[in-house]
Amino acid sequence: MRTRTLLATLTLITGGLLTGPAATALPAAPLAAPDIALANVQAHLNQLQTIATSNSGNRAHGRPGYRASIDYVQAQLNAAGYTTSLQQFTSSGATGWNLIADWPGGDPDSVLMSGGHLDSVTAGPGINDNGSGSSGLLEVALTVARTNFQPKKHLRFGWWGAEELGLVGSTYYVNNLPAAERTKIRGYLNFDMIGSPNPGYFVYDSNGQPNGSIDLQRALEAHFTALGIPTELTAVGGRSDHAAFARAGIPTGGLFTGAEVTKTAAQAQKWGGTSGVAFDQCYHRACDTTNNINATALDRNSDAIATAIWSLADVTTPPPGPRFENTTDVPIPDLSTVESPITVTGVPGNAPSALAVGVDIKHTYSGDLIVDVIAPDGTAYNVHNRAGGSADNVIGTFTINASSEVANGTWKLRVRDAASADVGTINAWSLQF
Ligand code: DPN
Ligand code: ZN
Ligand code: CA
Repeated sequence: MRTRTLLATLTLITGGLLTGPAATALPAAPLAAPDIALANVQAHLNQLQTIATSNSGNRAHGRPGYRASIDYVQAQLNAAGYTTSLQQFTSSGATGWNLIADWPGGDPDSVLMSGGHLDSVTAGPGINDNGSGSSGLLEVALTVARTNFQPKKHLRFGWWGAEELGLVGSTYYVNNLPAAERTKIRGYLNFDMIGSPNPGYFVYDSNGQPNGSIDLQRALEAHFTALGIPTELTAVGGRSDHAAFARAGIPTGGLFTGAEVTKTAAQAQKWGGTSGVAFDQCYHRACDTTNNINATALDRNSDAIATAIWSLADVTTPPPGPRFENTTDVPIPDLSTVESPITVTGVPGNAPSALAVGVDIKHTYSGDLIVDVIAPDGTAYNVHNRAGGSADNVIGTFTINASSEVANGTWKLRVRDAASADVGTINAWSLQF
């Protein structure tokens, strides 16, 4: 991407919410989330550190420290009343496991899933990456049990193996889910690194990745908003375990306190910590120990996980309707208008008031682009209007109120490139009814 003067910065028009309460805008969910005890999260981290220390200093896939980590988390969940199972897979010639834990109750057809990876790299004990997400999530799950939370949705938790080898465990889980089970998962929340020593407060950007969810993003922001702590959106893309869920059409979101990237002066100003230094200097190193954790960040993120789960789980989310997609590449020449069609059939009546439009446009300057969804009768719904400046690409899920449109017929994604020099391609787009 090149830099040049920002022409115009317009807010993305994303329309209404898909479902559920906007934690920032609507009254709190019926049952507020309980505080997650930081000391308990730290106790889990100490256990994972002890496991690494007594197993050659790591908890990596294929090493005894990984299996011991799984055993620790599973025993805690079993004692609390969870139904747990291990899913075995092979990667790089070694056996790995995912740990899946179901909290009995809730609508079995409407599942809220949360997860994080439990494996470390071989170089170190992986306490921030990702003992932190694993431990925060474990303590939230144990708090669900302790308070006997009985939400409308069914709660499921996953601890993934072999993430560090390329998202192997989570991909195995999603790929082996029958299609009927996949559509029951209404959302997936991912927690990979939530206690970075020089922390940032990042929430996965719903417009930064395919199947990002504005509902999940807002639910994860809610606790920080309540504390008056600014968050930033981050496009995690394919760097963690939500990616397989997103690819399967499941709405995703997550939290992150930063890895190898350097904290800017502006970020240090609003979050404290040290500018010019990585969020986690010990990322993927032997020094990623219990000394490599910022307790305040761990505390805030653990509470934010609980806040999101409590609000998202206690509302019903209707099942997704049919999804239509056009994956044919359409080049976007400079200073031109192009269209990509999707023919919708078999959907009775009108489109929903929250029609989810998945957009995947590769372009070297998103500020050049005007993107509209054209209904079969020719009505245009704008989803992107030259926002983003020199940032690459327009990738995300946009929600439009299409309730006055007949669903069946030919819809189009119309993309206009309105400035010279940069070009791109419509990679794919979709309509989720
Ligand atoms: N996927 C993480 C790791 O395990 O190395 C790092 C990471 C997490 C990077 C989240 C970006 C966002
Ligand atoms: Zn990680
Ligand atoms: Ca251009």
